[in-house]
Amino acid sequence: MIKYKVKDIKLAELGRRLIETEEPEMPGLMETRRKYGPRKPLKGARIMGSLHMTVETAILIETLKVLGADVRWASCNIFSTNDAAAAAIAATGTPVFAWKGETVEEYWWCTREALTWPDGQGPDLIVDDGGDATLFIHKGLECEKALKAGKANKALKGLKAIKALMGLGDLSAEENALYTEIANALKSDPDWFSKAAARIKGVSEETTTGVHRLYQLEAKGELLFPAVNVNDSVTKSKFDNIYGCRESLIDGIKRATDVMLAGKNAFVCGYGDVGKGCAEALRENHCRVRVSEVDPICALQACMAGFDVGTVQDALKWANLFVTTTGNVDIITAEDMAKMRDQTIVCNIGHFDDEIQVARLMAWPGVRRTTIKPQVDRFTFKDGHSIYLLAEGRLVNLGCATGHPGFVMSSSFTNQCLAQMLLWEGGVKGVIRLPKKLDEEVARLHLAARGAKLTRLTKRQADYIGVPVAGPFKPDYYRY
Ligand code: NAD
Ligand code: 9W4
Repeated sequence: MIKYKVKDIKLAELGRRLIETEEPEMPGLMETRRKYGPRKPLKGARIMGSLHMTVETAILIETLKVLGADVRWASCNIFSTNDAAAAAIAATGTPVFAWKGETVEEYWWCTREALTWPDGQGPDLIVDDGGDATLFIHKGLECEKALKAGKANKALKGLKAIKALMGLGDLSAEENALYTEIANALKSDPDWFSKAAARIKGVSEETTTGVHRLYQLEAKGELLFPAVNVNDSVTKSKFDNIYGCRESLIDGIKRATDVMLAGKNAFVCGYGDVGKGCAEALRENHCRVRVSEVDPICALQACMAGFDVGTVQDALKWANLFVTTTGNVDIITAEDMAKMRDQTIVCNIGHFDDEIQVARLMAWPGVRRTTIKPQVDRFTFKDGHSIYLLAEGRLVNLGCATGHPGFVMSSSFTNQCLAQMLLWEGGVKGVIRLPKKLDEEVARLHLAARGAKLTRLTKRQADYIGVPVAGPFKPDYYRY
């Protein structure tokens, strides 16, 4: 059994310097260490993580260790690993299975390695991002049961038996890699998944997609262990959507283009949380900003914030920059791009890759593509005008920059730590959000770093507004 697999363990010293530099930017995690560390609330807990192996995640891992946990890690994306951060963690003796540019086969191998402790057994707790570790356990148990029920047919073994008994037709490369690792786990122990599922006390899930999968499993009565939806904590979603994008949109655009934003006309498609952050950031960079919306409430909010509200169509001859933030499809069509002003920059920070019609742009009659550098393409149309497309229409803050700042990730990951402690304490049933008191605790742990001093309610004031002196301070339906 190998202890870790990273790109190059010699990158550990660089990784350590990056981690040390980032620690003060993640005050929530550092405060969590100081406040809860001495009690070792996660003592004895085996935690498996499936979450982008970045510098920020390294600080999450080391926080979980300070809380007493025994940790193993894999990335939840084949491209997102910071190899130096991965090496630094592996060098401390914490098993990491992640490198930038994994194949899908390697990805599922890494996931299984991170799920398998030296005694062959699985974790007590999972930190998941996108739900792949949770999927592995759930699909694996289905396969284990199918194999047991179909025992009679001894001729078929491993992946072939699983495919036959589960009625799986043509599998994608991704599915094939998943089921191959499930077959490998069952080869090591025919009861591996039932034992693993029985041991797991819960999962905390980071993203919308993963949370959606959890609620679906719960609705079908198939959820094997309790789950905490970290995504919908106020201190996760507001940071990830508004404050994170407010910083990382401009970062992505500037790294890609070095363009002067002041005085330019910027158009933001969608004025939800991400759109609000983007529109504000562009205005603060002295752009003239116009937004589009389908929802009258968000459109009116934009008006009240002093933004013009209009349509993409009407802005084609006005804007120098388009940013999509809607989470929807076909927001900027190839026809739109064919009509834009010369030198317009087009990028997306919302839905992974469907907001801008990239495939249709590439196939547009007479269009010529020039790659300026990775993630920056110029498309020149027959009439001679050009547009610049960033990150091939995928998330510009990840494709052209390094995502959110550490402070934003600190807010998300402090939720993860509190969720893990809650699950390890026991008593969670089904899928829950983190109780508001803990959401408030995440915020509280970040205040000192920004020099904020809270006012304390008097008993009379607390009674008057009907809340406990120590919180929670708002009802669950309150919108921040
Ligand atoms: P949201 O629902 O708050 O906002 C989206 C807005 O787009 C809504 O107000 C909706 O009315 C509007 N909209 C939908 N269709 C539209 C259309 N055709 N034209 C104009 N407006 C339209 O969602 P959000 O939290 O702002 O997230 C948006 C997207 O950003 C999601 O896909 C989310 O996953 C993604 N996201 C990206 C990052 C990142 O780092 N890149 C971070 C957080 C979220
Ligand atoms: N990163 C990522 C990086 C490169 C990359 C196909 C080739 C998300 C959240 C956090 O997804 C992340 N390259 C890709 S996809 C891709 C994705 N491709 C696509 O063609 C190039 C990612 C969370 N986060 C921050 O935001 C900051 N620190 C964090 O941990 C990280 C990475």
